[in-house]
Amino acid sequence: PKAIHLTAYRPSTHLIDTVDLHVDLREEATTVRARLGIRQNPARAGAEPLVLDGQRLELVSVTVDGVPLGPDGYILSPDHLTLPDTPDTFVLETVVRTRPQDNMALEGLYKSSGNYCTQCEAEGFRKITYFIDRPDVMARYTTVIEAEKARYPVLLSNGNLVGSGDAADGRHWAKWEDPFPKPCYLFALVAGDLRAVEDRFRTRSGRDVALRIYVEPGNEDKCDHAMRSLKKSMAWDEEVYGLEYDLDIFNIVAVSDFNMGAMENKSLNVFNTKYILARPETATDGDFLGIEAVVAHEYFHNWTGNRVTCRDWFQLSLKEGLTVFRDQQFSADMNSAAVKRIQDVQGLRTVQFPEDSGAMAHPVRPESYVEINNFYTPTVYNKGAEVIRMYHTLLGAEGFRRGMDLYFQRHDGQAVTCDDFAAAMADAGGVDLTQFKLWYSQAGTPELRVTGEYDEAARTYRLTVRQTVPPTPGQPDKMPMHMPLVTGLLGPDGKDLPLRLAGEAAPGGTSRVLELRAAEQRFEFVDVPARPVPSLLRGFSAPVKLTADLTDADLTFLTANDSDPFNRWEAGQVLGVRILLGLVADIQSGRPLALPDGFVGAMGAVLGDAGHDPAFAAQALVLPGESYLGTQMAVIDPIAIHEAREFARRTLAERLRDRWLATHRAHAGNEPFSVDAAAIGRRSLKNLCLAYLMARPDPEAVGLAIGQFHGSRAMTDVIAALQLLAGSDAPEREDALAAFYDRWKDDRLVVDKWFNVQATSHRPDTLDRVRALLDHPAFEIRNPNKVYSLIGAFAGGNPVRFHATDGAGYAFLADQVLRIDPMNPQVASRLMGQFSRIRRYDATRQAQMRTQLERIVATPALSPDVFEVASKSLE
Ligand code: BAL
Ligand code: ZN
Repeated sequence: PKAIHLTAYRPSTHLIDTVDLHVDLREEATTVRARLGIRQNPARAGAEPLVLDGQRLELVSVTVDGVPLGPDGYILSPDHLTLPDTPDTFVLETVVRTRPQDNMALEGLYKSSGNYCTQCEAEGFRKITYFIDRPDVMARYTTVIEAEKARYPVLLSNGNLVGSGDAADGRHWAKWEDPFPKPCYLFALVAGDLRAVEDRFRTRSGRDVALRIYVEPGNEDKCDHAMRSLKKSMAWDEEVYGLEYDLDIFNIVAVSDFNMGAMENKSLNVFNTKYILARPETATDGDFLGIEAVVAHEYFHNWTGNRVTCRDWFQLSLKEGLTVFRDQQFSADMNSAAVKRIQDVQGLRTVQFPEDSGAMAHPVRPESYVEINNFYTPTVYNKGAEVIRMYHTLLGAEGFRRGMDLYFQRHDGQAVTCDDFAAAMADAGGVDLTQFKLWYSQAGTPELRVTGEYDEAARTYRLTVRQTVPPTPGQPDKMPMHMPLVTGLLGPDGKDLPLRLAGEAAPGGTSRVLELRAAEQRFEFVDVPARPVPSLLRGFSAPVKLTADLTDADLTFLTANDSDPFNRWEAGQVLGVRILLGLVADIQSGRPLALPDGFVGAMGAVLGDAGHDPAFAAQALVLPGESYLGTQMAVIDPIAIHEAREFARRTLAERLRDRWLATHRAHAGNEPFSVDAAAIGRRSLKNLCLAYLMARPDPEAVGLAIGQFHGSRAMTDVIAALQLLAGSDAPEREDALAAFYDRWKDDRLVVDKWFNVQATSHRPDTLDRVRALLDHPAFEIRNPNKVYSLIGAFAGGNPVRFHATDGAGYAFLADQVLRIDPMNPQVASRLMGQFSRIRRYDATRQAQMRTQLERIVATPALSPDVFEVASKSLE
């Protein structure tokens, strides 16, 4: 397979203005007739052949302006239909046949639980009909769907329903018209036996929008939260960005088999059931928050993605980074902003930082790809969102809003680039963002080293900041980046000091946006009455690794006093990382382990104060995760990291046992269920206490876990208890697992949790168990959610077992990748993520991974998806 390069972009030879589709769904095959209004693109000089993309299509006929073409009128290859000679403007009609029922890749038109649905982003439309499948070709669509009425009573596509009726032989049809020109990746079609949950939303200019969520029969009672989230998103986008919905219908369809979380097709979002269906008994707090965020994300795409779309797929972050930032802001407004920021940063550090230091490291705007599906990554999405957040910090909320307004004013209805977005921000803010744009082109997580010097006599405090950006594949040398370092100074009383930089006439504010641009920079604060403790990178104002010359005492001081909640949490994490890496070093050199009393005391203080803000305490009491600890080491030692963290957890469990017990008890009452931030915070704290108690699973702790498992009606509590029991040696664990399965075996999403709990257990027999579960009747290798819950959870969420010294975890993963690849390359490739971190491990593990990667690349008929990740990992 060949790589495609950003620098090779050229406008399309032809444009398509109109698309009239007739989709005839039948059990033996589906027939698609496409009538395309095509013209040469004035942006390209001279007549050129028309090359249409098309894959796995059986071509039935081709006509140009009504005249049939014989086989010598076109050239057919497995990926293209080429017409060497066409008029300047013409109507092309093709008829093709496909078999959606055989489509296991879940890309294009396929069947899920007997219903037809589509997924066209990034390049799925070419599996439905011949087309110029690129996002800068935007057309108006009319779609007629015809199918058997009894089996497929619901027929949906984009836009407005403009006609429907019965046809012969018990069939019926529906005609949909989308007035907005769109790229083909936003096309969608659904036909099935579905039930609609309905509601309405009135936009602020008075448009009445019918909202419908379509689900399989029996799931109608699990849509309330998704519907509420949709209405909240619509109101929030009006309020914060002045953006209104633009059609009279907004439909969501939830399907069980879906490669991604959801898809923002114009007015017909298709969702993974995981991000729609929820009742307190079936869904955790995390699920509820995930639904709110993803429903909002897909809705927000209507403006950032659909009305203004990407010129080419290298610009993916134009819509994804921006839309993730918008959904993060929304969730922060709906819930606890501090907890949301902490969790977003944890997510970034757990998955994006490792990606940024591995074989697949790429800039937010990649420069080349073999398979675009491999670039729907945490870098494009989450680091991309951090880049948008930095514009927001540099320009301020009002400047950012002006930039957004200008972006829509300039580009509504267009397919544009990240440079266009940056230009709108620069022009609206009156700032030069030339250097800032390095965030789009340089990969790797920048590292900041900060030192502070207080001059008592001069009453000045000087910060020196040095930044480096590490080399990444294909990018050995980097330039310094432009970024905001939001900084405060705490006085000895723990209060923020008013800040005045040298040269300023008067102090201004207690938190300042220091702009970094050079490899080394100094900032001098004047009028500083006593040696301050700096609070650096407040709110995690840039996606970097920060090292500051703070003592343990400084960090403890910040955990108690910082007015920035993120940094109050972060100071505890920095301390935690320091201590845990010290323990790792002790384990590696065989020294005895001890947890410093000061750390135990600091954790005890947070726990003692937990009642004031349970949500925050629940975050502050979690030790840095194993994956994040790995990113802080030159060579990752997954076993030592796990042992160190478990030692710390056991020690804290023992030393603070009474407090964990008391806090658990204080929150264990069965309060009425609600998903507001405070209630979620209380449940998190309670379950964290239980987790610490179960780090030393004495009979009392096990009794509490079993009591909660059987006694609670909220899935958050039930699954937390089951997870702890399943990971323990308690004799009750098998009974609990069996009881859970028995209770929930008919609910596929809940069964996913049951697989996940077993795959992430730290017990030594976990790999055997995971292997056995592959043969469990509830496991479905073709269902992405099942694969991610069992195989993905083991490889990505259980480092100590996946990286076992015998290499068995690696062989298992390679087996599964090779088994899944012929069916669903996207899912197979996603499982490969852990292998792409190969360079970060010791020589033995590298050799073991290499063996598996070589086996993978030597496999005939490998997908480009898996080939790209495997071959880059071997470089
Ligand atoms: N565009 C793919 C799914 C999403 O990011 O919303
Ligand atoms: Zn998105």
